[in-house]
Amino acid sequence: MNVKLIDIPKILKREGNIAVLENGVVPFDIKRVYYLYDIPSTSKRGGHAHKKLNQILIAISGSFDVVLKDGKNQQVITMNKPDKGLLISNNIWRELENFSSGAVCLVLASEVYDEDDYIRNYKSFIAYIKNK
Ligand code: T46
Repeated sequence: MNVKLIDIPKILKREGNIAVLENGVVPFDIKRVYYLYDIPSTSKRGGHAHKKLNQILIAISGSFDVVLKDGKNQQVITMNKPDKGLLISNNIWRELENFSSGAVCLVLASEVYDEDDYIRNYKSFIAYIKNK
């Protein structure tokens, strides 16, 4: 499946750590940054795929599960470390669930927001990738 866990380079110090994302680590030009926060533990986010957009998700704080589907395979990745980024390429269905208290999901995106890039219906997603 076209997803990858990325180790975010970090500087560890007794006084606290720094994780740095810069060119070379992020495999696309970042056009947008957003974050999900104050998420009720019962919330399910995502439930869509993107035609063009590539993204990196980071659990800056707390944890959550990401369910990923490419039409053939499914996997669940638990994000719970601020020095790990989950690269999700286009044409992958994602669902985010099991948010811990205080979880924050930071997202680096390859495109600005465009609702036309979303496939928000699973059957339409399957039809879309079959026709690719
Ligand atoms: C994704 C997951 C991880 C905007 O107007 N601009 C934005 O940049 C975004 C991200 C959203 N919106 C609007 C669109 C909807 O009316 O905010 C509303 C909620 O968005 P959505 O239901 O898509 O939120 P999530 O958390 O289900 O999905 C978001 C991203 O949209 C998506 O690309 O992968 O976070």
